[in-house]
Amino acid sequence: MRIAGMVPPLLFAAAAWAQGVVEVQVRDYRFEPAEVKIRTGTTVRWTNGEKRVSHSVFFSGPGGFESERIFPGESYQRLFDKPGRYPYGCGPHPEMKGLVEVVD
Ligand SMILES: [Cu+2]
Repeated sequence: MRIAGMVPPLLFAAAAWAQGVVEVQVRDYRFEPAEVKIRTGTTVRWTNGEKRVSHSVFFSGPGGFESERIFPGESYQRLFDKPGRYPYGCGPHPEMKGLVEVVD
């Protein structure tokens, strides 16, 4: 969601409230949706919907890090407080790719 131009204060408050949490499902060795576009201050939560496979969320590059293993039924979440493009993968399964795009 992109808000441009003059925005009445009440609408702005509603938009800020709506930032909240964006859900990404992990199943069949894929991130769904693979790409999310969020506003600064939004949390992304990855939930493992597999029956038996564990995954991680792995950000490479400067300041990169890898989450703990996320086992079936578990989730991992991260708050994005700076605009930018954050490509990520899964540590044990390099073929899994995702992108978090953070905009002001
Ligand atoms: Cu994986």
